[in-house]
Amino acid sequence: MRFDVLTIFPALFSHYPREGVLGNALEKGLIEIHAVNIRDFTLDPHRTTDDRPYGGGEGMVMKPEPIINALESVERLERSTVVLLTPQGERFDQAMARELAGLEQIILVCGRYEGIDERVRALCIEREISIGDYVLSGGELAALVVIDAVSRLVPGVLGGERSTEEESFSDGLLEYPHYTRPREFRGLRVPEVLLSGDHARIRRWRRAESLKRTLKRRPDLLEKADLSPEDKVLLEQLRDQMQEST
Ligand code: 6GU
Repeated sequence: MRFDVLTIFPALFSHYPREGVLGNALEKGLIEIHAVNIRDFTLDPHRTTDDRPYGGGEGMVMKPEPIINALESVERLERSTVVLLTPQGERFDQAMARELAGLEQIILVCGRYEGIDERVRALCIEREISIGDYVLSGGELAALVVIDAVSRLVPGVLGGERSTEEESFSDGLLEYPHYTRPREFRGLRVPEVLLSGDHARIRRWRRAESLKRTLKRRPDLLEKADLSPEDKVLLEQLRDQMQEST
């Protein structure tokens, strides 16, 4: 998977991805991240990337020429897409990450200031993505979020034993609680079932905890979740219990 990031702050893409899971993926050559400095594609001596909005108003607008020139400098692979990171985009989620992970190349355009000239959208942008309903100062953090979430779905990135199958959102539910040693910490014990060695019982307990957590914290997720008939029975019981306790 190759990421090409168009930004006026290319340095932001050199540190975060070098650590941890992404760092390993880069070292193994499973992903590549190329940051392209939009300022290198300006045409004036002041290297101007923004200008005042036609029609007046607050803030500055990113000029179209440097962005388009930067885009045209990027080598396009066969299965690629051009994404604009903007709070006006489609909301990013795990399903979108999975879809993007099927591509060979994602070109991420990071907007700054009040926005970018609308003609960039019209000419080049294939898809617009937002990472949530809040405003960031620029698309760079959002681009890192997309790079991270997509990269860990690229085959080989997580290695054999760590799978994305059991993670939150892969089946539409939140994850069950995790414990490691010691067995007792500051008076809090690891649930007995996890020490039982009874794998069927452990699996059932974890599923129930996932359902419980999702019901309490993100009931909206249950509508789209991948639920078995046993899950549905369990969920009804949990709902009844919650009713009783209120
Ligand atoms: Cl993609 N960009 C900006 N500037 N703010 C955001 C965002 C993107 N997603 C959420 N907030």
